[in-house]
Amino acid sequence: MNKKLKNLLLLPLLLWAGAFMAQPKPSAAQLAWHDMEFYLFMHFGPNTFTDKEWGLGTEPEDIFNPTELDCRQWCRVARAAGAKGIIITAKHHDGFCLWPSRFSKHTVRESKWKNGKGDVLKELSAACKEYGLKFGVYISPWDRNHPDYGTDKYNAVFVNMMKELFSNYGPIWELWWDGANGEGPNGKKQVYDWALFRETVKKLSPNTVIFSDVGPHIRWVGNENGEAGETNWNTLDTAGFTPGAGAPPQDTLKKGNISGRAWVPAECDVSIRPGWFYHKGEDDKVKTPEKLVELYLKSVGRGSTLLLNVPPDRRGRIHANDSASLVGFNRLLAANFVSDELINEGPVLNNVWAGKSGLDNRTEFRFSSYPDNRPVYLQFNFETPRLINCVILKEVIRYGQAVRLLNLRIEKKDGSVFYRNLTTIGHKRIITFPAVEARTITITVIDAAGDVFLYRPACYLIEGNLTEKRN
Ligand code: FUL
Repeated sequence: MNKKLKNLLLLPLLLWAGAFMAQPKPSAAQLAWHDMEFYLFMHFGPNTFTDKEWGLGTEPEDIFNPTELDCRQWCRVARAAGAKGIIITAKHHDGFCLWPSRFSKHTVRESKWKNGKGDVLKELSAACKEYGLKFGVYISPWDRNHPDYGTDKYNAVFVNMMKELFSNYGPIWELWWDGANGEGPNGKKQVYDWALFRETVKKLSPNTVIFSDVGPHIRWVGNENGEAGETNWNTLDTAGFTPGAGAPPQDTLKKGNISGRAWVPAECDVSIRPGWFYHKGEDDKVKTPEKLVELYLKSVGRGSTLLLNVPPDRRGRIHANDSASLVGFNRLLAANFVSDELINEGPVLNNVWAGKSGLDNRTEFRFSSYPDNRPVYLQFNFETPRLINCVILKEVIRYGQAVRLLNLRIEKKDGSVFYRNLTTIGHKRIITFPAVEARTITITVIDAAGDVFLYRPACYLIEGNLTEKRN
């Protein structure tokens, strides 16, 4: 073959390889974060005692006075729910600090709780260690109390507060920056120095994953209903955007950007009750275990994570209704996702490579027909048909996210066919459908950003009322 022709033929391959190499991939900290899947949020502070959602910042400190604070009980509830960590509102928009910060005069120290000697972060970080849970912190940049808010000085105050958090309560696994930005006590809005904030955390704790509307490590999903997009890219274009008013449109946050430049996966934050803070009037409005499974399918089941808010009450304990619902939720998951029907089936492969992963000994499959664009598939044949209504697919995301279009085809016992086209897979995709007696399951990659790496799929028969309702 002449050299020119050879080069010409090689060019598309090189371009493709280049594009694949340049694909964003998660950092080790982000990979570990994806595997956390489900963890709790706890909104706690003056609002718990005033029945508000957004405090004004003028509440007297004495208002904060939990009668039986027990962070170990929070952790026991989290464990019983199957959650892997807890993120606490160390400071909400009202500016009240749940730790005795040296950079504020509006803290637990100024309250009569434990004669000003209490420290919620100290108790919770210790309890999380004891119970093997990750500890995360929400700290609102918006501060309706701090006298420096709205001036340049406040950026340094915020940095100093974060320094206290990392030095006294670490390791902090996830740090949560709320995007809300309103006026402070002097009527001015703050111009946040986001770059300084990011640099500070990077220096203090390089393994902490930072959440904000636009990352840098985790993005908001664009809604507070616990729902990721059915198309959910872990990649996002963040150039020119900031958290808060400068964030991309909510629909973009829900779906991410195909071929986005940075790995900034979505996290679904939602409350078990209508409000974020505890309100007695909502004791009978706690989401049911079944509703929580629905949220799990719409978040974790769409490649995102579920950050479920469970607000402690005025005693400083999780209310019995919330804890009963969480236990029920965990039971439903455990009872429904136990026996993988595919476990003993050998796959038929077409242009798919099968291999053993070094990680967890799970089998990985590599689809690599590109660039000649022949469809490739992975097929499982059941000797005796099995009744199923749920298939779980997972990309091996340490190589990036590649699937753009995939077809799931199930040939039924009666010869008819059920199929579903899916766009993204990512960390985990749980697909539910009305039960079918499956004879053959075929997974075909139709379009991808490069080589596709999938873990061995799994399939289940779950309780019919838990399957996703589709219009
Ligand atoms: C929002 C806040 O304004 C809410 O109060 C709550 O903390 C929620 C998680 O984020 O931006």
